Amino acid sequence: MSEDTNKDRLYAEAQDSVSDFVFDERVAGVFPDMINRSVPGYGTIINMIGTLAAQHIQAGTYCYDLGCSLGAAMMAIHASIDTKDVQLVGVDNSPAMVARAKAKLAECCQDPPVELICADIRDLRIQRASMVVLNFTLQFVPAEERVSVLKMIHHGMLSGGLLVLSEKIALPDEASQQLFTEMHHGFKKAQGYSDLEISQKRSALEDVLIPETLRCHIERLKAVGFSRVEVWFQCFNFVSLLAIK
Ligand code: GEK
Repeated sequence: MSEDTNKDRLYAEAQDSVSDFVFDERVAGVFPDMINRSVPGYGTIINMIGTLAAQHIQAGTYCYDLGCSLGAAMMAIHASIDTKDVQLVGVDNSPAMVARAKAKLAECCQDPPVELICADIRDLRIQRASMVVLNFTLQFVPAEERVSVLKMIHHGMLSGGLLVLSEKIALPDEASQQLFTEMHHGFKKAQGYSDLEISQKRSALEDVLIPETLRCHIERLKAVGFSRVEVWFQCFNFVSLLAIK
């Protein structure tokens, strides 16, 4: 019963017109199922964020998860480090996500608790960060505002700090784009989504999630001042980069 209500069936029935995707209560309620069955490698990326945290987070600093949704990356980080002298901060602009994240993190992440803020990352100022996570969040920020978000992050990071940036990417030419889109849709079908669900979700995200090419991401990270930028994970058109200040 509870398994069924947590299952993502938001696009299972035909809709007369599909409205733009929003991170509301309905999405927050099925989010773990939705993201695991939509983003190939999501579970691996979350686990590895914990591993990267153990190597990079420094005592006496902050670690931010921007666009934290239900706090999955925060939980992985909390489980991987000695948190006593580190302030973990999760930020999301969806009240539904933040309310649920607060309840989840209260159960598993104390000493000290994770601070959760409901805010738009475009209005944020971060400080003394040894690690920042942008796990599939920047893709929802209007493309022309991404550089100022990354400048703000770079400015608030300590020298040697680590940014993890995971994104759905666009391919540079139409044939490659089609090839990678088909691979992703094959993954979603194998996860149990129907053709109708895949196409309605695609329409809902069309003007909301704007992917850019890997080259665009790498060049922008270097342009804002990160000294080292590497791809550490890719599955189909889903990529995770690390950038070191
Ligand atoms: C995870 N990182 O599970 N300011 C703050 N939050 C935002 C903004 C913004 N401008 N735009 C979008 N969000 C998570 C998954 S989901 C990815 C991240 C996905 C938030 C939005 O409310 C949502 O919770 C999250 O970014 C994107 O590791 O659904 O594909």
